[in-house]
Amino acid sequence: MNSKPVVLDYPDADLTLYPGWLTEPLATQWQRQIVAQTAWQQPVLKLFGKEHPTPRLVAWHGDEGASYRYSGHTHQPMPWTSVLEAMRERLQATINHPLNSVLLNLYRDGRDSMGWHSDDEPELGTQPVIASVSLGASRRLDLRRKGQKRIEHSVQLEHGSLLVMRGPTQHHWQHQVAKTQRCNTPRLNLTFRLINSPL
Ligand SMILES: O=C(O)CCC(=O)C(=O)O
Ligand SMILES: [Mn+2]
Repeated sequence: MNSKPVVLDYPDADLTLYPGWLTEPLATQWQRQIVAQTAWQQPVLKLFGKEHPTPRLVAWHGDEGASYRYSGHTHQPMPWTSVLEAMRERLQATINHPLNSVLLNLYRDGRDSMGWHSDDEPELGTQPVIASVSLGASRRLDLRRKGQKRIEHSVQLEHGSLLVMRGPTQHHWQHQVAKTQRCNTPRLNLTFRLINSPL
């Protein structure tokens, strides 16, 4: 690891940022390999009869049986690739916590985004540990309290960084990655999770 973890001291949250979790060369190599090896999908969400393509590309990998519900569907994970498995092992050693699945998000440029949400699906349990690895373009993660509109905190997620969210964070806070005009290169984000009770 390049640099020391930074505890982000926000109330009702438990957030730790590891800025240089991966060295630059390894982060670049893993980004290239994962982007090339992934069967990317762009699910279409139907809302009030209108179809909305997800504004980014996604994929879901994990242990067999670690199925996950999002966007109204149950998704079966793709198997671990050697790079994803290597990243999972390194993460488990860093955070001392098991992880059995990973959601991959590819933001092709600043027009891709992720709307406000919490990672609070029932299968993640009440105090989920979410280990979020960022590769490629730096993007800003915003945080607001549930039920509020005002952004209270923003964290810049740089190439090779790791953000660990645990404890009450998902219960009290939402996060987003907003669109931006200041980014024209891709960013790959991987959120590793532990699915407690496979459906
Ligand atoms: O891209 C990010 O940094 C956030 C991803 C995220 O919130 C998620 O996968 O649930
Ligand atoms: Mn999330």
